[in-house]
Amino acid sequence: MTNHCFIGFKIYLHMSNYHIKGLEEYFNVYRKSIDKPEEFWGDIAEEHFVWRKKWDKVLSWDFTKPEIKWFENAKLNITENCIDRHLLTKGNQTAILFEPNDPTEKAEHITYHQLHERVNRMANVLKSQGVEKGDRVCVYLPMIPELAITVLACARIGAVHSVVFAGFSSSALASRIIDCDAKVVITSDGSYRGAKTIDLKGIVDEALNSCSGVKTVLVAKRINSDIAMKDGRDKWLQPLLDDASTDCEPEIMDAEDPLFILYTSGSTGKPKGMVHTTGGYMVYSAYTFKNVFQYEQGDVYWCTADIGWITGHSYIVYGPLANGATTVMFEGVPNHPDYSRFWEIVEKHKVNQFYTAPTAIRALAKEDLVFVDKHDLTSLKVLGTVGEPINEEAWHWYNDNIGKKNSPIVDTWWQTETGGIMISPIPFATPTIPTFATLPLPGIQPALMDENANEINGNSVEGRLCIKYPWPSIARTIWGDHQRYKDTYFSAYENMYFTGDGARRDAVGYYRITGRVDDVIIVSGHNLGTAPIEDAINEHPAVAESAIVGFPHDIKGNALYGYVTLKETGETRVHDNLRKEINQLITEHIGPIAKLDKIQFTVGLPKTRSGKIMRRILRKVASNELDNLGDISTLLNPEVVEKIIEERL
Ligand code: 6R9
Repeated sequence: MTNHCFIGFKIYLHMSNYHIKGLEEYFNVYRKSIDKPEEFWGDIAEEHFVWRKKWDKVLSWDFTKPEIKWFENAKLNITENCIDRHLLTKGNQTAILFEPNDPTEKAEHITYHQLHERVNRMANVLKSQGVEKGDRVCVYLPMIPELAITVLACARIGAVHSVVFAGFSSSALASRIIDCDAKVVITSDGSYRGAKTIDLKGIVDEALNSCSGVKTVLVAKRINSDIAMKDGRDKWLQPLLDDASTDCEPEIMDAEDPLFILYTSGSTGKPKGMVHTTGGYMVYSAYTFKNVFQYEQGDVYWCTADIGWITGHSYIVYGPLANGATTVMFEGVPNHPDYSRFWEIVEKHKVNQFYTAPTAIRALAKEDLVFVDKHDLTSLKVLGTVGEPINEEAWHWYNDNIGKKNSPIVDTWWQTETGGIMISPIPFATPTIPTFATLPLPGIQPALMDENANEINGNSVEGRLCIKYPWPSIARTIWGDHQRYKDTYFSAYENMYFTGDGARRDAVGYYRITGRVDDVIIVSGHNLGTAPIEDAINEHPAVAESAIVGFPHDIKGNALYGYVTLKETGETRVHDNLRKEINQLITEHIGPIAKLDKIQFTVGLPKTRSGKIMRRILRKVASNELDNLGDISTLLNPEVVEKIIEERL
């Protein structure tokens, strides 16, 4: 091992283990990653990244505490890896290619040089507002360049970014700001979404009524709307950026310093602020980006996710930029101005790798094929999906019509908590099978567990999916609640990280994810916990109790079905009005993505003797699987089941 990566910026010297080509190489690399994980990740970290100081130890871990440290005592700044080191060789290459909502507005090519300047300016603006290393900055922005730039600017100065998806409501935003105690919020005057505009600043204003800790709101201009600015608190971003210097020394961070917090729904209670740290997250997001998308120098890569989700963090911003890639950022939606928008963009920018969600594929597959066929998609080399299981029909539509049976589809399974892709084919190496995420990536050791918490060995088996060894980008804790981190992920099975998903391992060892085994429902690729939705419904003065379950939906994958019992208040309003009011409450508390498709009013909810709602039964009724309800004899109130079936929607 040479010391080249600790002095100045190097060009990749040697590609062993980093870029896997072919199935045999995958098996060899995988074997090494399992036999000698520290050597494996240590070599990759040393050869392909810039560190200010080398680690003392690659890994120390204890899943019982749980405590996980990668690259202990190493020093670095992730933005040096994502930006500075590319300046010499790729300064004029496009780093971020911004495609606006309106197709007649010009796309913006931001080179690595320009990105460097803009990130530094933003970093200096944050500093001028008193943001220091370790402070939390809440980012509530639409998919405009300022979003990626702000994320990187935080990382530049060691501030911890907490991006909140700009489709969340004011109360969801407020609870996230309060939970991480952010002092600064960055937002815009509004956002474009297809033909609509959204008043983001109004949502922030409302949220801040309950967050006294926020002293500064920086506002980017996007839609030129006439908004109220609160004296002393709100500041327009542009004049501050204009005055800021384009130089900003990167803050030197410890490998285990937090890089960001990202909230994800839990099955109970408030959202969990997953904390990702710097060194391991960088190494793993970059390594998996390179391999899962087989990114080659000069390719144009496009992930359609929003940076408000983990997919956008790891595979729009950090993974691609750490590899010196060109990454597309799309502001709009797939059906504006019409259903050909995605394919028009692929043709226009000659996109080589395209990564989207099954729900988008299903929505587009419903439309006429002319929307696809009028565009030249021959630039595509690799297609990806993420967020939920992809059904066979959607897989074939994607493969036949978008990939023309010529681009491998990577069905990538992973989570906010895992930081990077865990199980996925490697294109041109792993033979794909529809609906199978296939094989674990190097360093990932999956295990399937049975009901008695024993590991199920061998193939052609099904169980609960755990991971038995740490990988570099595993979340280190839940912000402010380490006990919850332990209880949620490390308590169900000894010495294992529990994913909350079920999976099958087929005869050749391929994994197929079967879905959540807890009370999280995935709607259009968004994780929704049942508890916060039920809490919102229960705020309605007429509602006594509620239970939410998922049921299959053609486009969304799952939709939400709510069972609601009303208080005996002599409520006389018609049910349709109540339904509207309930969905309005959900929109206010969580956001429109959590609205219920069906609301059934019922006399009672089936309960166990200990008072637990039997969701299993409600799920079956909602999915119309009435012949196999299972044992209901242990219920406290079996008679309500019949009533619920009779009155189902
Ligand atoms: C990256 C992301 C995580 C949950 C996960 C699982 C589901 C994601 C999947 C998939 C089947 C895939 N999921 N990818 N299920 N096949 N390829 O989506 O993170 O938002 O935290 O969701 O999504 O249930 O546990 P996150």
